[in-house]
Amino acid sequence: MPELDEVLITKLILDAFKEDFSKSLDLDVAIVGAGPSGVTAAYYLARSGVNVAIFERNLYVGGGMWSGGILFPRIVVQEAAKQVAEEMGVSLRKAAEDYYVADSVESVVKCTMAALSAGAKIWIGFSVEDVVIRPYNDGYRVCGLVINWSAVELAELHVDPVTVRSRVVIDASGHEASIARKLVDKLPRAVLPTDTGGVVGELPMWAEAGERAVVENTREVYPGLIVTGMAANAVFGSPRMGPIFGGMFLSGKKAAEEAMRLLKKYK
Ligand code: 48H
Repeated sequence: MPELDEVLITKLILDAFKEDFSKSLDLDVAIVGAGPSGVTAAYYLARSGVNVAIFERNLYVGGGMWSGGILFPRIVVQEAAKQVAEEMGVSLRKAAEDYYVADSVESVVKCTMAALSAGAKIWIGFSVEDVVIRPYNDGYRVCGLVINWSAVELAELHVDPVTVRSRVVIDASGHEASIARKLVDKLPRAVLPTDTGGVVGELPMWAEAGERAVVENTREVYPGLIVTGMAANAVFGSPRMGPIFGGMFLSGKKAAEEAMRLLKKYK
């Protein structure tokens, strides 16, 4: 056995990162956030041959799904979302009429594996701090992401970010709706199709209404920008729903369908 060469190990990492990350510089679809809605959207897009990558601020994927409900690592999925969850390989156990339970850790792993196996890329430790815009009709179109290392953001260092081009962007950033918020903060003339024209903010818990709304709210809210998951309910002012995840899976699937429709428009 030859002696292990530390510098060669370093070089292999640098070279592999450069080769792989270069393929994520010019994307069909860029997704912000690797929670259940973002990962589901990535799975359906990649499965259709779309060049898609997720940029996730944390060093782990899964967002709010890891922890189940109050750290009891189980999630609930309703009948309407059973097929989507099972398509990604999640094992569901019938627990009551129309209700299934799943292991939250297994759910994150299976959904992530489904997305990766289909060809999606997931980049962890990247914080999306802005979007790229270009003139479009009377306003602008979102056509990329501005990213930085999360460590830079946490350390509050002044380090200039880098850019990724993307024909469509999906905001799957969860309760924060960080990308939609950034857009309306920075573009005061950007009007979203909500009651206030901006990000309304999520309402208190009402599982039935929240789960229904999250699918309805999943759509393009500004040219080139789709919202999905809790970000969609935060944008439109719809209720939260607690640790039931069927709506997140169904919303992610709808976000993928919307993105594929937009890819025909934004060549
Ligand atoms: C990079 C970012 C950025 C950024 C955020 O919170 P999530 O799990 O989001 P969803 O919508 O897929 O799922 C929501 C669900 O987990 C949940 O919280 C539910 C159902 N709550 C109901 C209730 O009543 O509370 O994942 C979002 C991900 C996270 O991993 C963030 O770290 C990441 O997005 N993220 N990544 N750049 N600017 N902002």
